[in-house]
Amino acid sequence: MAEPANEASRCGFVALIGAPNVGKSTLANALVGSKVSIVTPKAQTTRMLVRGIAVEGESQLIFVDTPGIFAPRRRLDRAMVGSAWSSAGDADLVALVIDSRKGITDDDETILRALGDVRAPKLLVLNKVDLVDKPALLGLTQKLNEHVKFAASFMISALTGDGVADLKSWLAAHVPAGPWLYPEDQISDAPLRQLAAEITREKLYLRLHQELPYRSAVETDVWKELKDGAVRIEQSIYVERESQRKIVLGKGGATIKAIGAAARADIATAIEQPVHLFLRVKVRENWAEDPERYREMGLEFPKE
Ligand SMILES: Nc1nc2c(ncn2[C@@H]2O[C@H](COP(=O)(O)OP(=O)(O)OP(=O)(O)O)[C@@H](O)[C@H]2O)c(=O)[nH]1
Ligand SMILES: [Mg+2]
Repeated sequence: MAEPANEASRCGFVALIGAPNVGKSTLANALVGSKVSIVTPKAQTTRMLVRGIAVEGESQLIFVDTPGIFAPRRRLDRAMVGSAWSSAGDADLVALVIDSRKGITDDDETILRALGDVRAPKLLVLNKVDLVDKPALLGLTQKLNEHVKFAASFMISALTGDGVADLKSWLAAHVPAGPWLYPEDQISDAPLRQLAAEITREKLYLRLHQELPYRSAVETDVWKELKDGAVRIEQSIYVERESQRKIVLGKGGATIKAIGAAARADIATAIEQPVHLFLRVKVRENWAEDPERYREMGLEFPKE
């Protein structure tokens, strides 16, 4: 399975935490060098923990991309925020990602207060530096370090890749000594059917607006390898109301068709196989209150 232990080998879990939309998933993808987690301009895109794996020298780095931390209102919000904090509690290193253009937001303040209880060494990652003047960053770094004692600070752009290599080598030097947990070429631990559902959800987020993306979920129901080398994938998109179903379908089915075409192309690229994708939109009034949906997403079902 994993690589044999050698004296110099290192391996560790690095949790990427932060407020919604600060660029955690973009950073996870940049660190892995491949798309393992979906990214959209909308806040609260990531719903579950996504592990992306990279090798740097003798170190294997397991990045845990987490849902953004914010003041939760609904049950699903609580599950998402809870999973982010639990991954911080389990990690060897915790990277707090900040959107440096926004400065310190209310969500950041809440996170900074709670970070004190996290045992692992913490590092500060000021992201989106492509959008700000460099001098402003020093003040921001200073202010953040007054709240929490960070082991190191980095200024990066996950989008352009600026500073990402430095961050990665620092992490490689600071994860604990020990054997690798995954084969050298593995970049994710997510099953393909889950990756495929996430890709479709990304297209939903890109196409639909206001509350609708947050009221929907995607699951892969069927994954069938065909004789010609292609895969037949059937997915369900859950929404809460008939009116939402109509919007997802669009006039004459135009919206669902576009979502399906975009998702099919990306899934085919991701799995390097031709894909036949079939989407069904189902109304499940209370999917966000159904423990089974949480199990599918790999989230704990909060009691309330
Ligand atoms: N300009 C710029 N945009 C960035 C950078 N990193 C991420 N973004 C953009 O910020 C938006 C949010 O990125 P995500 O990676 O989805 O953010 P996230 O923190 O994972 O968000 P949640 O999953 O919702 O918590 C996307 O539109 C990204 O393209 C960066 O370094 N520079
Ligand atoms: Mg994300």
